[in-house]
Amino acid sequence: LELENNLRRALERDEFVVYYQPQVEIQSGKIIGMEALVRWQHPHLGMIFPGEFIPVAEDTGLIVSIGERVLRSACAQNKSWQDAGFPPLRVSVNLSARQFQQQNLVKHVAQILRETGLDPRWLELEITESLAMKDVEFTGKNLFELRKMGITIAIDDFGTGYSSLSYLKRLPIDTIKIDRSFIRDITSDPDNASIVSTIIVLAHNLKMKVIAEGVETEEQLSFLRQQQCDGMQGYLFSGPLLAKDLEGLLAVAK
Ligand code: G
Ligand code: G
Ligand code: MN
Ligand code: NA
Repeated sequence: LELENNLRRALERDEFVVYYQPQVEIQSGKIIGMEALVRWQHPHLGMIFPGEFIPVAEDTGLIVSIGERVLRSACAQNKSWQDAGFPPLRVSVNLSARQFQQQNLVKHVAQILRETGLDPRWLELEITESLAMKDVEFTGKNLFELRKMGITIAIDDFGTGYSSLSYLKRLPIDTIKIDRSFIRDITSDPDNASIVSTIIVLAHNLKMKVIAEGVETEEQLSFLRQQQCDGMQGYLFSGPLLAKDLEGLLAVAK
């Protein structure tokens, strides 16, 4: 309850800050997008990571307001980078199950895009595999509407859920993000190496792009390049950054 009250206060005081982690195209080495990752900048406790407050925010429903804040910030920031002359990039925003169950999600997203002036093609929404699986009919309806607006859809943490693969062909998915637990020992564990290379082939056969998460070493990157993985996100290139710190990398990428 205390955390819940603190989260409410944090919303009132606007203490949520969005960090951006670049995503890099493996062939060209160019930045192709960034994932928006929320942090809570607490006035006394310092920075609090989403793992510590998202679960409570989910349970209490506060995630809907927090998520809306993150989505608006990410769209506004991306538009302002474009207005400043940086090459246009896609920003990916995480959506939690609770947000997805909102009846008016699609209208809400459309409204935020209108308000911020961001072209929908520069927004990607990330949903987890378990969310995608939960109610394919309902999820599909929302996803097809979002896709019709020009937004792209990514499946986050791929491979970690209990999933049947059938949702992959029933939902309009553009990108698969391979969970970092598979990437961690692709160079030492042949089973994980097979899983990763198989996911890449599967995704490509379904006309989807693949992003590997949690890439930390050159060896991992070179394996992924050999397997023709499209993109990577991880500390090897950069961790999540404040918008102003990402600008240095964007300028170099130009
Ligand atoms: O940011 P970190 O680097 O600690 O992220 C941890 C987890 O928190 C990630 O799995 C991510 O999906 C989730 N997360 C980060 N930002 C958001 C957000 O804005 N909304 C939701 N729903 N989840 C987020
Ligand atoms: O939404 P998702 O679970 O994909 O969020 C990405 C999470 O992974 C964030 O918590 C982010 O800080 C973290 N992360 C990003 N790159 C790396 C990395 O190279 N190694 C590790 N261990 N974590 C990473
Ligand atoms: Mn994510
Ligand atoms: Na993930």
